[in-house]
Amino acid sequence: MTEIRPLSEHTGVEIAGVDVRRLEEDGFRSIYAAWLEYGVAVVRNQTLEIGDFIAYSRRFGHVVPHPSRSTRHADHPEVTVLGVGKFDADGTLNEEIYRRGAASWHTDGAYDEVPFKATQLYALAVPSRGGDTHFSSMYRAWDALPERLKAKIEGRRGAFTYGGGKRGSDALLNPEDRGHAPVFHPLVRTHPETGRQSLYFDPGKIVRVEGMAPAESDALIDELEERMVVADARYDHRWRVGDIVIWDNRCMVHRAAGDYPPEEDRIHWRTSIKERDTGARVAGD
Ligand SMILES: O=C(O)CCC(=O)C(=O)O
Ligand SMILES: [Fe+2]
Repeated sequence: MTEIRPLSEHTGVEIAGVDVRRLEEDGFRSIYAAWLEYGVAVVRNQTLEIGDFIAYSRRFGHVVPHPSRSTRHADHPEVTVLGVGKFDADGTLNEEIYRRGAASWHTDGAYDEVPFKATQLYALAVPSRGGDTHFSSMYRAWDALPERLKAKIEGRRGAFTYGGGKRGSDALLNPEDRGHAPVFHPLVRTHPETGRQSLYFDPGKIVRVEGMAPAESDALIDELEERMVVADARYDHRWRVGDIVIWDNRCMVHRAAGDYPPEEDRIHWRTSIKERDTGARVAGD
């Protein structure tokens, strides 16, 4: 029997009693609906081969390779492997791998014209302590902003690049993949499926707010960073081997805690998922 249980008031839902390898359309629809409502869906106790994980990820949209080529799975480039290759040849800890996703709260793919709709992780190895993933709802962040700030950002766009924000880094990209021009996204966005408004912001990728003088833009970025995480909007995921967790990058932010014993393994497969139809629309189409 499928059981669906919210993990906090606004963020996170847990699904138990399913095997995603054998999930009928109805069962998937109820997981998808719960995921849309709570932004993060946790499915426990799965035993997957890599092909199963890719097939399940495809039910959410279009699975695409991540721009960090060096961390792609050798045989399945659409899968990124997290937590492998943590030590360099001389035995020093590679912080970029160990602390991947931990530098700041973020939304995946904001450097892209069409950011990732979702990111999905499957836990293969989990440390004895630490290594959680933190989530927070940007619907709640938007709702909680003071009217003064709402008025300031409504209708404005941010310029985003990979690693371009002051908390960002592009060290996981190959040199030839660095230095792309910024892309622009509205700072307040309406979710294409729920119709709800949310803040869209990422302090590791935002370079500036369009149409503002540098000092004003910097001050606004600082203020949004302070306000993007609202206490009642959070869910911290404590991993178990066999967990699948998917989050909605259109309305959630996340970060890795980056605090587990480095000598222990913490390994995930990760897929990056786009909306199925990313084609440009013709007016009236
Ligand atoms: O490892 C984690 O907990 C999250 C890493 C991350 O930010 C990502 O995979 O997008
Ligand atoms: Fe991330």
